[in-house]
Amino acid sequence: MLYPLQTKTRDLIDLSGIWKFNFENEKEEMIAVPGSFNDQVVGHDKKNYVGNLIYQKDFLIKEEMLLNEIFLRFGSVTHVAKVYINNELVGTHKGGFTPFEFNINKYVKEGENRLKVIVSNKLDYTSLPVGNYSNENGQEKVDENFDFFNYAGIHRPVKLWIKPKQHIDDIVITYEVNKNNAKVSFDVKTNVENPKLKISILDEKNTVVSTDGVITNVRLWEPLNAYLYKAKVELLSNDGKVIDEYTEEFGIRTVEVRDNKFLINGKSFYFKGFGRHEDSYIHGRGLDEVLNVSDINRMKWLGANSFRTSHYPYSEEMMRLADREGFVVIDETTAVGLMANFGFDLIGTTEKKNTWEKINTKEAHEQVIRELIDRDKNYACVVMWSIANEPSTAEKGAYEYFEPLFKLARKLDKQKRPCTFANIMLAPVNKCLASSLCDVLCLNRYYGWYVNLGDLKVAREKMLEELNLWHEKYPNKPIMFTEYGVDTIAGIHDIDEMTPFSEEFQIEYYKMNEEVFDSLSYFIGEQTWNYADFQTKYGLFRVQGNKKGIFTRERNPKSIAKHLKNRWTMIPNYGYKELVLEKK
Ligand code: GCB
Repeated sequence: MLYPLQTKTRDLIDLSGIWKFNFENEKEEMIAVPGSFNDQVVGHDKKNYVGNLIYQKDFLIKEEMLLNEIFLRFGSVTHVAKVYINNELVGTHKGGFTPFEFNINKYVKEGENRLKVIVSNKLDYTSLPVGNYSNENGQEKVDENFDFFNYAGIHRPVKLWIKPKQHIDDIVITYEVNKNNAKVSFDVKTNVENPKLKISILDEKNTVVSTDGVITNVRLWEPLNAYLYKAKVELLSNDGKVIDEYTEEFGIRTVEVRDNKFLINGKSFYFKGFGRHEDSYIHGRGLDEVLNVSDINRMKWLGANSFRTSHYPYSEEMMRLADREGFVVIDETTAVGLMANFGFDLIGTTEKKNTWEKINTKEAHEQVIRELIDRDKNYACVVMWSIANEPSTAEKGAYEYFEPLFKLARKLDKQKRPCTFANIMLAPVNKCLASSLCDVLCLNRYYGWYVNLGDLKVAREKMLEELNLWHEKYPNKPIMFTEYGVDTIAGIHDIDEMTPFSEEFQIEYYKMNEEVFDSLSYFIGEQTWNYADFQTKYGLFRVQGNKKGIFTRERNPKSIAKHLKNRWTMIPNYGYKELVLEKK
């Protein structure tokens, strides 16, 4: 799916701003779009409302717009959108984190038109993420089956995208790199039979470097040193006039998993970075480009080179920033909460839960894999797909559930990126039934926090023991941590550095983890949990949310930030393991 841009042949109208808003059968108020509704309204009941949210906005259609194809495009609506124009149903979309668009020519007239979006924030055992839904005497509730607040609303921009009648629908980019040269292939989809196309590749100075897909002396996209070419695609009429034009930026890099290594451009890459959330004060999960830019800059300041889009596809705007800045991204679907009766503490047994009989998320899961790959397939920054976060893979049925989903992802991605999922502590090597499907073993581990709290010595031994067991079973699969961390309340200090929640303990915990990471040749990356503190549902383990951030929710650094900065600025993107093990 193409990102909405204005081009010589296309216009774009942004409907962001103040919209009319009401809860079903309640009075109208104002709401800003994009943004979560929850922290724009005031009061517990409103913030936690479950049901239909009604958004309305008037927009203008000019006569000349009707000569073209008018698309109404949503960056995302969380979680279900029913879209009406002038009271007629235009379409429905399920899944709160991927874009969708409808052709609306049939529904609009010249002059004023009324757009209405009925948004549902309901989650249940058929949706992703998974929620525990109840309805007692008309009182609807969703208890999140995951550890972040169920922010909802129109989270990303709404745009009118005016395209020519005959137009380009999509561009799929693949390439082969051979020494200094690359051969790029374009699969261009249009709504025209036998389209006449002209494709040129431009460099960053806008000089045409190729018209046949061959780039000599190719400049590769490198971590934190991105280079983006432009594919200018023109759809021509029989007499050679340009009917439609779209320019897609793209980087060229190779990705391969071989002998315990994650190779980018043939060199062994070390991931340093974060699991993050799209989360901030007031905006909730709504697109905030100021926040995105400042987060990218803070991550760079720390020496990070990567993040995972935990636990849902991030905004297209963030993906484009990452692509431009050279951030390496593990791109995750919305599949979180795939564990019956999830609790905060990761404690408890996985036996007798029957997750794979109880949940019915297959359809939603296939859809999000399709939509995510369709949206992000051309980004060089995306180096791996994460099919799920912490599914209950120790339970019978997990392999059967995941095998077809991995197959689907591998079939859809023409760039053949590696695939993985983030494994939960409750599914260690002798219990996890789905890890064989992964190209890289991504583990979320909390030794010294959820287990062995306050005894980092034992924690270290247990962690090392577990890692070595994974390596024994899968000697060729590289291993990384996609989560590790401890809740830390900024400003709490203690001379006893083993005191949980103190800034001192956070540092000790990280040091212990790092010593283990640095001793293992097959260990290829560390992504902390979390980049910043974030909002969750209420819980005895949560003090106004999850406090495992390296930064506070306001984006101020905790003491650990200095420590990480010192470490990460010394770790090169490539060849770290060779370097650190040689030193020993
Ligand atoms: C996890 C989850 C993440 C939680 C985190 C925690 O394993 O993947 O969503 O927020 O643990 O802090 O407990």
